[in-house]
Amino acid sequence: MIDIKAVAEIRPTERQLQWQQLEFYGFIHFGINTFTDREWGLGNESPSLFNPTELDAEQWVRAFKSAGMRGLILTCKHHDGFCLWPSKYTDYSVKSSPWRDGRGDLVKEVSDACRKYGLKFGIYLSPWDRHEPSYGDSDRYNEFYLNQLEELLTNYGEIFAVWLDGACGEGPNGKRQVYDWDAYYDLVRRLQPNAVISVCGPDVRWCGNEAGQTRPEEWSVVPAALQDAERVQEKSQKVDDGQFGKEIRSQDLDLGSREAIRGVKDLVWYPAEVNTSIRPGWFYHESEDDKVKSLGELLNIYFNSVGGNATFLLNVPPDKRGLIHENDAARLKEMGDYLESLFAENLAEGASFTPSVTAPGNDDCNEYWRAPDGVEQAEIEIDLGEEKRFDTVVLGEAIAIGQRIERFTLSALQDGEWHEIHSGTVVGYKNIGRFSPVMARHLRLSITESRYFPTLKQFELYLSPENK
Ligand code: FUL
Repeated sequence: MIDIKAVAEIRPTERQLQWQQLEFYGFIHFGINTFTDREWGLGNESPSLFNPTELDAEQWVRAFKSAGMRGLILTCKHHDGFCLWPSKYTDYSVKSSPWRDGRGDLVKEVSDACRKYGLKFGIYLSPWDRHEPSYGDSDRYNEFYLNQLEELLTNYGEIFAVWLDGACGEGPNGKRQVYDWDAYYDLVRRLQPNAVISVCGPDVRWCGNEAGQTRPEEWSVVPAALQDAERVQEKSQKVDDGQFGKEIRSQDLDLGSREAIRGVKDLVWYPAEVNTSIRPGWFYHESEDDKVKSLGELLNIYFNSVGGNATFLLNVPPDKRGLIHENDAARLKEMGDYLESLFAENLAEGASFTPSVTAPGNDDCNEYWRAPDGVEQAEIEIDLGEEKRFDTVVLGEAIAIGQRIERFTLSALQDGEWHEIHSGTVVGYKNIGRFSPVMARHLRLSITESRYFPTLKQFELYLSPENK
């Protein structure tokens, strides 16, 4: 038996809500690997290799902004241990490099640029560190890691996300470090209470692959055990064979349907983030200059992630000059232009909405519409006032009070008959439906299955640039 009312009552924290609304933000993988053409550095590379000649963090941020991104996460330290800021706790950093004569601080330059252009700034700090001598001496390394985390959380203004990577390639004969995850979380909560802790953390769930694949139904309410999934070292990524990230674990395909959560006692709000790179690798490789994902591929991931109740974290690695390569910058702009044109005019603006049922006290539907307690099915008739042509619908639930819709259909009245134009299962924060252009004035949204009662906060219609 499932107590569906209790499941529907599980809600996001304020920080999770804020994060979800960012929708689309970027990842920067940049460091020693950029100069050695590797994906995983060994930790013994000379800091003198780090020497971008034209580095311009503002150019990165402008490129991200042109795509419509609202935040940026920087690899302040990747697995090789090289720090992009002059950490007091190690010399293995920019201060030992020729860049800016050893006086540079890339974390500062990037966080300043983000603030200047209105993007949120987040940090990636790899727990696995192949350079640091204390790594493997658990208490000592945990203290070292906490010190570094504290530097990043105090010296660079507001941080929206702390991205904790679970990868660890130490073999059975290698160093065995026991990470003190709880101490890491406590420090983040104390110093940056609004930041979400992602992947190996309690707030944001890794979608389970790095290929940009999304689930047909993405639930934000899932078994609490998933919060520990990426922290278990046996399951972590151990080799950079380029395969791990591409696997989609089929047993993980359904995490939150009634079927999947039956019998699970402990459920939590743990929403998904879809992360992938604009190129095959996470770091820059000249050989991949012509392998930048196409506009179609990127839009597909965007519609399935942002439009599939997840967020989209897209990695774009700067090159050896310290610039986003022309090919990537052009693609980002192309993507931003497309999205801007698509979402320029909401054709359902000013439409009248008539629901079959409404909860007492919710008649003005000010913030959102909701059905009465225990009423799991409802229909909403929509009158656009005149015939309009559209091919995209954006639906959104009032997720602040839970994720509830389980199945819905959107139909349009054409030549006196109702035709189904889009259907789906979960809606959650956002569901973007794309279909062949439809000309209609009257629409009907039928919510056929939901958890205790459905809500609706957003209903928008658009026409794609190619059909205008
Ligand atoms: C993985 C890492 O091993 C990759 O290098 C990259 O940082 C990716 C985002 O996460 O676990």
